[in-house]
Amino acid sequence: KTQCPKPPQNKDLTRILHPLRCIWQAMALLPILEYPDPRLKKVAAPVTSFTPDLVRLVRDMAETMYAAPGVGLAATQVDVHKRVIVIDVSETKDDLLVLVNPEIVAAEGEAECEEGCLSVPGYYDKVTRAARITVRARNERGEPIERTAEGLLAVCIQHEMDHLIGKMFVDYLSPLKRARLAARQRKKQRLAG
Ligand code: K1U
Ligand code: ZN
Repeated sequence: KTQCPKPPQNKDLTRILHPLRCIWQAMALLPILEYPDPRLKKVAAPVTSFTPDLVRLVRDMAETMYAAPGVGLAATQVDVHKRVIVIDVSETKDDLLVLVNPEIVAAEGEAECEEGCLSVPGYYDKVTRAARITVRARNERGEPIERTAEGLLAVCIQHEMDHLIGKMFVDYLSPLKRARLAARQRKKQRLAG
């Protein structure tokens, strides 16, 4: 059975650790779009050139993911519609995986895992996905990557790749659950003014 992530428990520790990363580089935290923002439905375009701007985007996305805290982030969630993903499912938060133009070239089995999403804060639900996948991509310098993954990494890669085609994990839920979630989000936005 897939090892599911625990919801964030120690936000303070993350706030203490992450300023240390910023001593040697200016940090830019990017605003994360929240469901049901229509921009989350946009389909991202492939990256065609590997430029310093791309390296900066990847760095800012990683900082945003670590600060949230999250285990993944797709460019779509920060309103950049390019096929770029960052993921770090390690306990120590020092194993960043950057996937530019990712494609799943093999998938097998099925596994159910409780998922969360930084664009749907505080909501977790179970989704069934492929248990084991192989992904091909490039890193931010254009170097080829091939990874076979299972467990949380496989779930996270599939979740982030869905964002790049405008799909969210809540799209896998029943219409009743989605209607309840939409009502919750509307109430939240009303209260936020
Ligand atoms: O795409 C996103 O919004 C990031 C999302 C990734 C994800 C998590 C769990 C299953 C599938 C995909 C998150 O990181 S939500 C936050 C979260 O689950 C988490 C945060 C810190 C520690 C452990 C989990
Ligand atoms: Zn998400």
